[in-house]
Amino acid sequence: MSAADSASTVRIPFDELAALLRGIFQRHGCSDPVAAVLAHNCASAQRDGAHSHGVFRMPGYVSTLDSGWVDGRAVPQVSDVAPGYVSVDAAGGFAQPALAAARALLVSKARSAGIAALAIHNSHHFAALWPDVEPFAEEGLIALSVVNSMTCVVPHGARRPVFGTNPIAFAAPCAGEAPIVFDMATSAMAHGDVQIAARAGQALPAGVGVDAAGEPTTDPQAILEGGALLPFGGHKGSALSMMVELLAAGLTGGNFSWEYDWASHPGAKTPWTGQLILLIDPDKGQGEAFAKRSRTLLEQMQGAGLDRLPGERRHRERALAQAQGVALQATELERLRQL
Ligand code: NDP
Ligand code: PYC
Repeated sequence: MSAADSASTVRIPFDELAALLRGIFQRHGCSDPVAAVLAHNCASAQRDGAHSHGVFRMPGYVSTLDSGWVDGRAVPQVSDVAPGYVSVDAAGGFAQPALAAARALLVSKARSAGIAALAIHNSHHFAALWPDVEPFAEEGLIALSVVNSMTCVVPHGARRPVFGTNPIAFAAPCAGEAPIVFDMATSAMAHGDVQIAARAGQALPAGVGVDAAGEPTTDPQAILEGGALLPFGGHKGSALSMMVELLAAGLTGGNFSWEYDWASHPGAKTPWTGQLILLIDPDKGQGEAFAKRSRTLLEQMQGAGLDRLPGERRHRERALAQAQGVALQATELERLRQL
């Protein structure tokens, strides 16, 4: 049993969890293709122990769908803009079905031109970002994605929030290993983790956020109720978050993180923004050599004493879930069945 296991933890097969989630999405207004994509994404996050974006998110998805803020039946409109550029209007639906609709065209462009961009706008992204990039690296491509969210992060040196928690995810093939993947919010903490800490009554580390008066606080509730998060790493994280706004919203035509008004949709939780995905085909550069070079870098880092690579914890959790089932709290499973 892992440390996560306790008397109140249950384990269920991945397919059973995905089917349960798919049914919930359908019941709350999603078309079957949308429900399937979102359920797979959310079940994968739970399987990999990415708890801030696993089943914890389901009540938020449901209240958002029920509020009419997002269109669960949206049909994404894909535009073939240029030899290395695809654009998708997600039509007010979720970003993941928009990626699914454009995926084949994007990959064929990356394979022929060596590089290709996918710009998604008019989209809602409420999930972990690594599921959007990891599969590309499993196919031998390098993938980078950014998505902006909703305003709750104060730019370094500013007095009020402008940015979202704006994650960056990267995936690269690695010879003889799973792809090298990282996925991180550019805020000091993901908003989901602040909510989880508030629910558990746990204080946060210093430097994560400020209260409604702009004073530093370690109280997650104070951040959620009128306060705000800070970027990680001061001016450096702030610059990366600014870049995410520029690429995910400025470039794609999506909303910046502050450009929303959900006042007439009580229960809405999902950011209505944009997303950029960049693919590079390493075969156009050094071919097989890239994956070997990845491996060389990885070995050098391990030789220097590194004992944990980004993505390693997820893969450990995944292996355990594949052997024993996906872990979730019995109370969470009960809540899902009620949804
Ligand atoms: P973490 O800080 O938990 O992890 C960031 C990355 O660092 C992960 O790849 C993680 O790998 C790796 N990592 C963590 N600890 C270590 C360590 N000690 N040594 C080496 N690598 C390490 O992620 P965040 O809290 O910043 O983000 C959580 C999730 O929230 C992400 O999936 C993100 O996409 C999502 N998010 C989504 C938003 C949206 O708008 N859709 C907005 C903001 C966040 P590992 O996974 O293996 O632990
Ligand atoms: O955890 O910061 C977050 C987040 C925002 C939108 C989806 N997840």
